[in-house]
Amino acid sequence: MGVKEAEKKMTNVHGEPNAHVKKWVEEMRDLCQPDAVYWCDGSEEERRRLMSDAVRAGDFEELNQELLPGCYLHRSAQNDVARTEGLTFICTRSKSDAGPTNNWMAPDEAYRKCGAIFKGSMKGRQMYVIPFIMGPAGSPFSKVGIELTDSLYVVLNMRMMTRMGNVAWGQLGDSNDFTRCLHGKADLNIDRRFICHFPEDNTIWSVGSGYGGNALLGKKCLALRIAGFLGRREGWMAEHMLIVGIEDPQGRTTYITAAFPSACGKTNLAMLVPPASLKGYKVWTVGDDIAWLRVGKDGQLWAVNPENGFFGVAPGTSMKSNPNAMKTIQRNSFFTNVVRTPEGGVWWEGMDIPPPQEGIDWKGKKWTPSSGEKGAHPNSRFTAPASQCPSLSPHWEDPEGVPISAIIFGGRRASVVPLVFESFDWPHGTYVGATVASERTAAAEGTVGELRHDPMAMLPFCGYHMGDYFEHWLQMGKRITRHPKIFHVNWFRQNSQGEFLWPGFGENLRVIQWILERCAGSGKAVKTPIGFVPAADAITTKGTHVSGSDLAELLRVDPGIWKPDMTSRDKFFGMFDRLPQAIRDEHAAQKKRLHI
Ligand code: GTP
Ligand code: SPV
Ligand code: MN
Repeated sequence: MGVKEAEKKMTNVHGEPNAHVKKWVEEMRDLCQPDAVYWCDGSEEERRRLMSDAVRAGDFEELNQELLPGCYLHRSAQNDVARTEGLTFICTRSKSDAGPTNNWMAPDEAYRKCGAIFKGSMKGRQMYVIPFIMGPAGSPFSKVGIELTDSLYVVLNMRMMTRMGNVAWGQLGDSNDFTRCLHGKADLNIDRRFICHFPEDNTIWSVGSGYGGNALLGKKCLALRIAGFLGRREGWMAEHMLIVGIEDPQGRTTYITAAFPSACGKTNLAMLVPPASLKGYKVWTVGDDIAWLRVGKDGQLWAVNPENGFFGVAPGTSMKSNPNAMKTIQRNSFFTNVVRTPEGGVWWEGMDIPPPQEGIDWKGKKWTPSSGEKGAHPNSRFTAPASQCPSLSPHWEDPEGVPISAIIFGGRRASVVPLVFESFDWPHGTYVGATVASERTAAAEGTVGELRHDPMAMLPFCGYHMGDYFEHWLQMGKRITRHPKIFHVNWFRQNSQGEFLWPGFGENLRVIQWILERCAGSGKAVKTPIGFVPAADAITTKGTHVSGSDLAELLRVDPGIWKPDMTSRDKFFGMFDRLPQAIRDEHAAQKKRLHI
């Protein structure tokens, strides 16, 4: 059955939430005590009505409807601008199941603590019931969630980021199999903020934040932390990965996924525009943040994007760096914490057009370019429907997903890590993923620039013990018979002046080209202790400003400078009580190859 047929079939039987849903909503209503409960249907009429309610309530400001039709601006509370990892908990019955990289709280205690904050917190407010599907409607791999919230910002964002409304009742039927997502702003007090996951109950309780990944519970909370937990049990994977198809000049499309930590280039790679010098290539966006991966009947890995929109980093997004994103956000989009221009447009640092003489900054204050402060918050974001993306793949909603030929890991590393390398095989590739380290960005609270381990870009998003997660990767590798090759990239290596050595963005296709060649069995490579790197002439730099010596530096693997990294890995792995032996073996073998 095709997606469209399935949708039709389901919307014909929609209309009524089932008894499990009704019972749970009543319980949560009794706890939060809203003045009224509103059930979202996902219709266009409803969107218009809620949008004007949100403008009236001050959740959104209308932007210039001629410049940016259907676009609105939101300013978050100033203490609520990014995910708060320190306040994010995995609440498994046994502490050891959350593992050494997650905060843990006992389920009883978490329900009690959050319950005390939720209690009566919606008095004077409405509670919105948001039924939604993660994944294409009608796909057997999709999951249903229901989010209860007192935030219209959340309702309207969830409408864009998920398949929201009556369509979800059809997918759910009489089943009790849905993720119970309770969200409340309460008083937005950081001391009364908790993002709690109860994977054993298929439940999420988030209170005290209205921002992105803390509040749009279908995204990181469901589609990564809860889905990851379910995926391990059910034999599939939920990953912090973009999905993209690369069509070569012969018309063959190869699909790849890539896991980079937050604000490290997934949206950009997913929407890449080939440089003029690489004629005949086309890039097809399937997803920019999350991939659900399964082993197909053919023994390959197949990927689905569970989302319906993009919640992308605004700063640095320009017609030069990411024209497809810029075209996607010209209409029906939300902007959170950016500058409002006097014409009712938007601006942010790195937009590559001159700033307005005077604007309103993300804090809602008068701002001028000479004020010495950033006008947009470094983690300001846009929300836009995937359907508006000019490079959207015709296969992006295929219920079975797309077949994956390569998996790429990456991070922000000023030194040490080369532009690209290929792992030796799946277990070594798993080790390469497990040892991703990256400089911190503004996407989460913390010190920007500080190097931290972020295995598979999943450190903040793994809903269970990270050691078990590595084991799950290894087990999946045993079930796959046609393995994707696993690579690592680093667009962020710098020279001694602190400048990026690699031009990045569209030019990254040059690296992807080598990756595709390697997948096809060609592509010249040199074996090094960390993996295969491109031979000196295997990556074309014609048409760029990259000199021969820059390229040599970008590809250099110097065993001497790898020592601090390997020592840091010793320490990181030392935290793990459940580290798979295969990962220990890979680590020991790599140290031996590096003579460390
Ligand atoms: P999340 O949505 O937080 O998961 O982030 P993401 O991985 O999708 O990050 P995104 O693509 O939005 O990029 C974040 C920042 O990195 C932006 O400011 C980009 O301009 C910058 N960036 C992306 N790709 C490159 C690149 O190839 N080179 C350089 N130098 N910067 C890049
Ligand atoms: C990230 O931080 O990786 C994001 C944004 O994609 S958020 O949805 O806020 O987590
Ligand atoms: Mn992300």
